[in-house]
Amino acid sequence: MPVARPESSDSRVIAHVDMDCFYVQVEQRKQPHLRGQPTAVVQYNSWRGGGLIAVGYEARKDGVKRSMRGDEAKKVCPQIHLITVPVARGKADLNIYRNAGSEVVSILSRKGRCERASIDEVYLDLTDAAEKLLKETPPESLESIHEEVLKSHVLGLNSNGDDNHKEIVKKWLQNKNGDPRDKLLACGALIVAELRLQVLQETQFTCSAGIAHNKMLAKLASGMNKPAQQTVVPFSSVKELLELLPIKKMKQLGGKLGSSLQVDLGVNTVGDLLKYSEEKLQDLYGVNTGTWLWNTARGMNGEEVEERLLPKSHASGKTFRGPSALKTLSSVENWLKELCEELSERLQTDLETNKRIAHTLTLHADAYKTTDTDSHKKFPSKSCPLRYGAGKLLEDAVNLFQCGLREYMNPMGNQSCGWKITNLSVTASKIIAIPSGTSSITKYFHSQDPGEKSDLLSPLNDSYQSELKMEFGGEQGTITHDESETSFDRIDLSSGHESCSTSNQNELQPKLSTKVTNINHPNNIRSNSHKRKPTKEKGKTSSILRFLQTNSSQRGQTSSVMEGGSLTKSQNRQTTNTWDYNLDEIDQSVVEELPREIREELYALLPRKKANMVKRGSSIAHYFSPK
Ligand code: DCP
Repeated sequence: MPVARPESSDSRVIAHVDMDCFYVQVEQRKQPHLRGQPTAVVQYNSWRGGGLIAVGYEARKDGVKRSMRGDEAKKVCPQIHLITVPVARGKADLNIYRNAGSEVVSILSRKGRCERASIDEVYLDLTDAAEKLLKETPPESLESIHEEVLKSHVLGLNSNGDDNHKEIVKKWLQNKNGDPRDKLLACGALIVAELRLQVLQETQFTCSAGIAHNKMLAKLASGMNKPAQQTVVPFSSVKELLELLPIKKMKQLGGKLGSSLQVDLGVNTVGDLLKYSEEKLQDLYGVNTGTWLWNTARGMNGEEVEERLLPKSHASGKTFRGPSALKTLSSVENWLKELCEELSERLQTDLETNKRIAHTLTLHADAYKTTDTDSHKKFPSKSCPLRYGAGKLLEDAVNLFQCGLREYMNPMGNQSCGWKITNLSVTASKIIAIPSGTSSITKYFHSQDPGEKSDLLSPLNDSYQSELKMEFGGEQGTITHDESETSFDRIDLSSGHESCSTSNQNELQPKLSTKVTNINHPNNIRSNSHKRKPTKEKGKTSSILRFLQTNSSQRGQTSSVMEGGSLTKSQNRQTTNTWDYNLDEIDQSVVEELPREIREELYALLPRKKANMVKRGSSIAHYFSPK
């Protein structure tokens, strides 16, 4: 459901930049002889020439559409070049497109806050840059203005197709007496045109853009004039724009909410919503959505451009249409292996290149039952804390799948009917940067909740269930820790993913219940620590936990002891640091489960001991789990 955010200011300058027929452009750069030729990119599939996923503008002129299969496109446009998406591990390999998207982002982020919204689109907050330009070199002071700016479409100017289009736009850009907000948008248009030219020069890609006072309007505008053009939405043109905009075209209104507005209220355009008071909309759709609708009808949207140059999540998925649908657990496992290997590679690259770590693994599937009475039932998405390494990802993904399957097949009911999987994906989300620097070990294990240290050492354990709030890059999730033999922590994510809940555990196979507790995830470490008896357990687990809870100043004390060759030290409880664990005994494989940066730091602390590590357990969880 949409969330209403107050409009922070109506004089922000926000741009939405969207690449034109992106995959086609990437392929055309690779094979320049395809430039100017009708071209489309198909996802390989032997059925009717594969599905088109990107269509170049030359082919669009001939009537080729994304909804077509390759064979159909050839009929409509016999000279079309169909390029197949690269394949790796039996599925589409999108790395070439992702990397091309990153090239563009690095250019677009030069002028202001930049949010990578998808593989080929970004939002920019250019308010500061526009204000600076307006102050230092306002458009009216410019003797000449670049063609690319003059080609802009300014909504409300009614100059499209006019021979004097550029003259009219120039006048608008240089209007000394114009609305101050328009002057800022004019500066935004100059900046965006310059950025688009830089993208073209440096990557050979064209893009289109919308420039407005908020994200919603900028996004609407970027698609209005494609390819290689930009559209400006002055404040005064918003009402007219929304009056005629079909309700389903508005972001977040393409689905059920938009249908309800059409069917239940007879609302056909966004402007039609103006008839309803905020109270009425709140009555009908709840306070948040009601306010959001009321704002949307007026073109108001307070959503901020988030600083994010890297993707918010990594997903690896595959569709299995028709006879290729998966029917057995072993075929699902085989595919999950491929998907997890790909995901693991991407996570590793992200970790090494960007020092980011993902926290949540989610499994999504589409399924249907072979003899079905409730075919509408969706396969539930399941999540758990994410463990690094392809093998562990696979283990957890398989467990999540089994957990989802049990629920999907209705554990209370008839198990005899079969199932088929038509889509399978694994997603790594809640990605946050690992703090760097000498205290990174401590920060790594504490990054979610700086105020938690004292809790960990206090007898919180009395509580059988504790709820901890975590913040990940602005999003919130709640983890419920249960004292029972829990296999999965239940995570209620704002993304709406369902997750494996502890209540399912009795239904799960024993395999599941042992595996998922062994998760080397900070949250699990924390969760486990809650279950410790505070005074009696003096084993390895408690002390390594304390090591990881030690803050940087306290680490200063411990390191002197480490330099002396022994890592055994006791301190009184008031200082919350106790070194009663001999790191010599850490199993090498345990250390290897840590992210590389943390691992290297540990090695640096123990240069002479590394070779002597004694095998004690199979998993880092051995040290971090309560028993
Ligand atoms: N894409 C895909 N599957 C889809 C839709 C899109 O794989 N069902 C890929 C191919 C596109 C890229 O994502 O090139 C970006 O999608 P867009 O919707 O932005 O479309 P294009 O960039 O291809 O064209 P346009 O110029 O209309 O934005």
